[in-house]
Amino acid sequence: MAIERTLVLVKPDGVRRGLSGEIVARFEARGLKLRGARLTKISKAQAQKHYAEHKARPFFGELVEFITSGPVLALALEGESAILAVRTMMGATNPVNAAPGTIRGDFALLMGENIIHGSDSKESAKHELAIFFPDGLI
Ligand code: DAT
Ligand code: MG
Repeated sequence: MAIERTLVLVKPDGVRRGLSGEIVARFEARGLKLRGARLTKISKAQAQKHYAEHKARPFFGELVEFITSGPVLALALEGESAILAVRTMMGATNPVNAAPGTIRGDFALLMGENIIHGSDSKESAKHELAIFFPDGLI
């Protein structure tokens, strides 16, 4: 048990569909504190850095195209076991497997348009928060 910080992105499909407010509200209602929020258009270079772990995967090109296709809402969230709490609230990567009540389970159907990103470990949270909040957090 520990207080952690994690990075969430409401992906371009989520922003386009007007789901940003609903997603922020769910995290705040759960008790996670907002420590940073920024609407931003990701550059190709930033996307490649963010998704570096998937570089060799066949869908890497599509992933970079998609995440740079419109603005994303970057959120820094803080709270008890925030990394796992956010991942659990997001639901499975493939939305058809995501449980109802999760963000993907309630709002998404396609793997390529799965609404939300959340850091999956302490290391990736640190790496990803530095990409989207280079000046640090409040
Ligand atoms: P997550 O976003 O749940 O952390 P991930 O890190 O494994 O999942 O993958 C990053 C994104 O890449 C994911 O949100 C959607 C896409 N993706 C993952 N696996 C894929 C696959 N087999 N085919 C197409 N897109 C995929
Ligand atoms: Mg991931």
